[in-house]
Amino acid sequence: MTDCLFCKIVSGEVPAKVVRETDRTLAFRDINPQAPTHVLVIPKDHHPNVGELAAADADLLAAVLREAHAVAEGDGVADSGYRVVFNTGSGAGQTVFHVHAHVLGGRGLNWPPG
Ligand code: IU
Repeated sequence: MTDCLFCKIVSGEVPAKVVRETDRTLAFRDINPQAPTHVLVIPKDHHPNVGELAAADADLLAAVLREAHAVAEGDGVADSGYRVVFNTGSGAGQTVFHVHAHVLGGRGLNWPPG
């Protein structure tokens, strides 16, 4: 999508601190980190939210989740615990409508989230 920020990160038009890349996914550090580890994992294909991605391409959603775990392992937070969050819809705080998994770790994480 021409007007999508995360599509522009995939194409290299907008820079990002890339952590991991596969043929179908990209993981990069969030520009406004909320935890010592705060990485976004996205599919390279444009899908607006996780519900749409699950319906359209369940294998790609599984790949995003595998990469989320690989990011946590790479940052050394997999054993202490990490959180994967898909904000879905503006009422839940989604601001970029290209599906992304937030991978958060490296500090205590409260429950329920705010
Ligand atoms: P949200 O779930 O849609 O609210 O998450 C969008 C995230 O994208 C948010 O945490 C931003 O800090 C992050 N982000 C980014 O990493 N790089 C950018 O250029 C922009 C937003 I704009």
